[in-house]
Amino acid sequence: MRLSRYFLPLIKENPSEAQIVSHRLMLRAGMIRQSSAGIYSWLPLGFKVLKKVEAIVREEQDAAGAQELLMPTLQPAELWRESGRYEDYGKEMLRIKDRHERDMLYGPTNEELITDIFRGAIKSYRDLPKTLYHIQWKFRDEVRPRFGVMRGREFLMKDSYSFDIDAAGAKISYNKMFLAYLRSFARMGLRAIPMRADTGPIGGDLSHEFIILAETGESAVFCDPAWLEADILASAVDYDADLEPFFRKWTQLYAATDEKHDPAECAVPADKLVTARGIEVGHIFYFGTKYSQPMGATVAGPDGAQVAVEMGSYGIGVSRLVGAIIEASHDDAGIIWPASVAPFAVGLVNLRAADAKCVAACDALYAKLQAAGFDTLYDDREESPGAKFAAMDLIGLPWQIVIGPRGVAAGTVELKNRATGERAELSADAALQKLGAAA
Ligand code: 5CA
Repeated sequence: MRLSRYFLPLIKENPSEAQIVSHRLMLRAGMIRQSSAGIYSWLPLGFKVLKKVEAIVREEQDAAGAQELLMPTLQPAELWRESGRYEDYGKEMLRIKDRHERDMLYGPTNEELITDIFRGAIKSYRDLPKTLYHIQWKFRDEVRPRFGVMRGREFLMKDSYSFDIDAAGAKISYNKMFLAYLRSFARMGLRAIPMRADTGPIGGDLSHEFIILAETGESAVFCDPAWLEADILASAVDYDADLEPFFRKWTQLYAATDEKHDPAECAVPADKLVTARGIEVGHIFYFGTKYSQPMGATVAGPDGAQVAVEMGSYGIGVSRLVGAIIEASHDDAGIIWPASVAPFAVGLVNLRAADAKCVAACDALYAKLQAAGFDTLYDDREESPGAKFAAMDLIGLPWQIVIGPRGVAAGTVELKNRATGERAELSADAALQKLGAAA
């Protein structure tokens, strides 16, 4: 993509409305624009990242055996009256009347709707287990939407729902999601720590929040320092294996939010305990028959008797993750994208857009980069070198290749790694090779 044609409205000054770094950087890097409080448009650069985060989440859900569907954003109130949550949910739920005066709502979550779909289709234990998910916009009329996409009113969530014949089956489904979550976040370059959590309006008695450590996190957290060394992706993955040992391994290290923190239960000495702030990027729940019972989601068991199915639900804040990744990975100059979610792999900078030789060298390398499959943002604008460097650092692509008159004369380009700041002068082909080796 040529930057001269790209819709990338960068902002030089720090926007006064943004209190935290990810919000500031997302506005400055032209990723999002607010349309009303807590509601954002995703501009091309931001949307690309959102799609990459979504793709990782989808791959891991599919690998864990979950099946994707798509439920609507608007739901009928009658389903929520069946579960009893229509009244309970309070002002966070956006209630709407259609032209026939029917009560509708913009879904804040989907337990009722998925339970309705399930009960209409599945009648026998032989068709279990099933885990279904979708990636869909949600609306919660938060009292204080803040921190940009981190606490929005409209936000993109991946929500999965598991259905099992009994509690033992439900725990297997829970464990699969537990593993899929750890892997999803690790693939985005995040260390997300599962912590025992309260279940709030979703209900149930087994629940984990997945929390990444960041100074601007909304909750205080405490964890074993061993968490900081944990390498999730090092373990082999077999979703069909018994995942209970895996679950135990990753839940025995102490980790708790301040609501659940109990010094009496914590084996880590106080001076070793990591005390930090955290951002919740995912939350999983096992709530048994909380919805299946009142909504009549039953199947025939092996002995023919009707059994209310055991359910769990599993949420990931897809849009929140974009902000959370920035909170975890930035410096004074801007964003530092992990390669897996970077909007482009490479930024190619022409230092002298009015110089025919520079243009020819850049155009040639741009063509090679594209042919080699590197999604490249090519800064072909007539701007000062300072402005170009600042823009590239701000948007945080993993690699920058800079071509100027001096390099053209010497037959070299400058390759810069955004994360380490390391620079090297080398031939264009050597730069391509290095990118290939790093990919
Ligand atoms: N039904 C369950 C699981 S599917 C549920 O709704 N869980 S939740 O309330 O914990 O939300 C799941 C995830 O959505 C959270 O972990 C968080 O990452 C994200 N999320 C929740 N509220 C917001 C919000 N206002 N803005 C952005 N992300 C949010």
